[in-house]
Amino acid sequence: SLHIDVIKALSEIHPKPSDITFQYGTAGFRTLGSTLDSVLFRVGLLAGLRSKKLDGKTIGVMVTASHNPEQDNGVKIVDPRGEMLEASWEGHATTLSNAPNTEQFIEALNTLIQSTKIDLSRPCNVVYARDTRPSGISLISALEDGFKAIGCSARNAGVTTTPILHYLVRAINTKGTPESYGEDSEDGYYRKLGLAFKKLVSGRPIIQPVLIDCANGVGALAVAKLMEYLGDTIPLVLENISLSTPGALNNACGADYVKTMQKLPPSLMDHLQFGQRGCSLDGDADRLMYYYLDERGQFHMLDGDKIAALVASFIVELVKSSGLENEVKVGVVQTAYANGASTKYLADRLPVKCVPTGVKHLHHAAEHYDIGVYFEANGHGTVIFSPHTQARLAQYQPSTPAQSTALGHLINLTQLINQTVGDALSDMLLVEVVLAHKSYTGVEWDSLYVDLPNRLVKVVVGDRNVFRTENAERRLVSPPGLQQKIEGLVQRYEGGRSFVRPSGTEDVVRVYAEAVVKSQADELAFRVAGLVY
Ligand code: NG1
Ligand code: ZN
Repeated sequence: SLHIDVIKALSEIHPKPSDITFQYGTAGFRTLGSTLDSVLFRVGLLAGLRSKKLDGKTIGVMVTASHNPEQDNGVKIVDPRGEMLEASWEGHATTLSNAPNTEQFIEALNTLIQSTKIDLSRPCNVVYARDTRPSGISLISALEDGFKAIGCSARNAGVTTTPILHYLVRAINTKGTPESYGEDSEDGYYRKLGLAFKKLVSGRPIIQPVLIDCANGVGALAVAKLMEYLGDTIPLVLENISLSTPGALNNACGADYVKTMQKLPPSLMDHLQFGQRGCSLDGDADRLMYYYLDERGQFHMLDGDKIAALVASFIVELVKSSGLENEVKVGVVQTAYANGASTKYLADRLPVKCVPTGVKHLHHAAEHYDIGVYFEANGHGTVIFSPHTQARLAQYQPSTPAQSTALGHLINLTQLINQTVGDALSDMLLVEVVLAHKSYTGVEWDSLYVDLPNRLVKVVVGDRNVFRTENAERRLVSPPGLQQKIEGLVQRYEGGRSFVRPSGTEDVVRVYAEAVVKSQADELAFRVAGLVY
């Protein structure tokens, strides 16, 4: 049974602020770091219960607010295979976080234990980490109090990236099994990536350094460690690595800045040579945006859609060259935010599916393919190989040297790619592998297709929950009549496309618009925003 006295005493130290309603959204809980103490304590208990429910399998807890401003923070729970928390438990998390006081919190715990039939005598194990946000330090102690309250065995993974925490969860849970995901340590992660990368670029030296904007976040630490395992295979230059400057995190730099502003972070202005590739990570290093400056100094952005196009085409080629094209089907998953030109480029070559925003939707849809490539336009994504495909690759007997080479590359890719979740470090190495194999610079990569001009705007509304969508968020079903008005506007723009949806992470409604000409995309976005407001 629960140790009520212990829970009570600890819960009293972490009271819920009375004026806030919390919500476990697409990225877990996320708001001002200073308000999250009670949430972290309760998440600690919930993670313990989740582990008990799954018979002691290790559950992950990541404390981060990703690309959001430094004063924000957040927390999300990672399921045993390194995936996002199962959807039904998101509701349990929200319920627990909103219990107004200790008494009602304990009542909510008991309800949860009964309704989900948790056997409290089972063991519970968790592994947890945080990004570099200053508020993370005290939030981690609140989380640890939660672990203590439920009597959980907890492993502290320290300050690290979100994808590394996901890796650790999977590695711990598969340790000593035939599905072993790798050594269950941070070094094990770097070693796995480094080894696969070295094999994949062997004989294909990368000469020009790649500049990495670390967003003044945890990516700076992680890339520095990764470099020790890459040897001299790829020269990397790190920028925006100030971890102790207050307010620097994600400020005028990082992947979200690049995607939103569609320009180079000012801090890189004098550092990126013409033609040189640069990329930006976000605050927890799970998003990646590439770019380069052409000889006229013009900025070219290579976003998640461009990464998907590059990587999916390469994998399709390898599958074909290996002789497995009739058995191994590659598919791509995108969201409504994917640039229309990328969807066209990809759909001409392989199956493409559109799903609602949020990694869990993308990931689950990608699981339906033998090899599923998924990327959000904002640079979050990965590639997953079905268990059946991985087994097939392992036992397949190629009949020519060319088939054997392609097969070897595919197998090495399964090791290079962090299949649990989007991972900026792994994705960066993946991009560099493909570019090296194809002898592409940023220019050739960029010319796979030409992005349609687009504009994303936020609208603050009274109640974003009145906005409801269907068809993978591409159509509004509520408020009534609004969708017809949007379509009426869209018709008047050449190549026009626009949709409206409530954000899952901010209290806003997002409006996206595309058109053949930039000024028209802007105009369409603002006129649709006018309808929403
Ligand atoms: P919301 O706030 O629901 O639009 C944002 C991103 C998502 C995803 C989540 C989680 C856009 C338009 N939306 O979701 O793609 O990354 O945050 O971080 O980029
Ligand atoms: Zn992130």
